[in-house]
Amino acid sequence: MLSHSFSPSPAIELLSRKDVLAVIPLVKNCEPFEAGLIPAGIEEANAQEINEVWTVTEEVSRGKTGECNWSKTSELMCLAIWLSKNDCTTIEAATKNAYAAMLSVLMEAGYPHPFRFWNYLPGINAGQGDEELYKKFCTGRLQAFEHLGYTPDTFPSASALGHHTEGAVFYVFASATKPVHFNNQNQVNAYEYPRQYGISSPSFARATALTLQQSPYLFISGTASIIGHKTVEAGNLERQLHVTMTNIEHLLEHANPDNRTLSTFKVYVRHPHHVQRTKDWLEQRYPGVDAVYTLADICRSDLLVEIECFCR
Ligand code: 3EB
Repeated sequence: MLSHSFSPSPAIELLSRKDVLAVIPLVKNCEPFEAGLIPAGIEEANAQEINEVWTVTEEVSRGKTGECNWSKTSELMCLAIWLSKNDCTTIEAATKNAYAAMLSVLMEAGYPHPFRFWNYLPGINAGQGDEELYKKFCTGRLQAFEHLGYTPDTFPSASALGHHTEGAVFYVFASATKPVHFNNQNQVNAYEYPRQYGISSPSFARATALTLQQSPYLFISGTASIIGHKTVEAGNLERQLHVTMTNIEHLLEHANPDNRTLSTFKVYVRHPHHVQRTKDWLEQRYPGVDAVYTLADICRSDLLVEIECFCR
């Protein structure tokens, strides 16, 4: 069993539990600590001390291989790698190297199927046109996947956001067994976005289904107000929320082989003054879904909000 929850207990205390796969403190710092603890630079929107916690029902072992911190069970490995402030000045090469390192550790450890990536970068919207940091990150990521022989049908679900601190972190969940990846028929596949969005398309699926110890799960990628390949409802928060949740509902209906239901939301809001309205909108419509609200930059500068989901 895999569960995702939000806890105010101290991160170190959470990490002392044997069934904890990963603790992600929603704090401003982004730096390696110890295996299983992933400070990612994504802040809780009201500066509350909240940790994301991923728990399993097996005993977890933790360690470090090369630059990668990991924690694992017999079926699942969580791997994290940080880039320094200096690495981020050459984000394309640094991303390629970091992804190549992660994918090879996963392969050697017997978890060859990455199914969910999180990518948190500084200044994600900095730079003009093809020089935008996010676009260079996309090139590095695609080069690593291609170099190691991953084809678009194996691209995992993902989120890619900008934080407001230095350094970057990538972390991934990977499995020993094969997951199933899905796209959204109302959106152009991310890996087929047209040239205007950058030299290299983003390498991710819209949702991924996976069964662990007989329990099926659905991971929904960071989802935003995009229809086809275009951002829609630029400048309007509530309408972006509506389009985003329509995309998520479409995945729940058409990319959900085991009929999973929404368990948690991780919500990324660009502007602090939009946090309360985002909360109100979602709590009114999805009162049963446990949610955490963070401040982050979305990878297209016209997107105001992005939502990812864990379903079980
Ligand atoms: C989008 O749909 C919005 O580059 O890994 C969402 C989820 C987005 C993941 C990624 C980007 C990524 O294109 C942005």
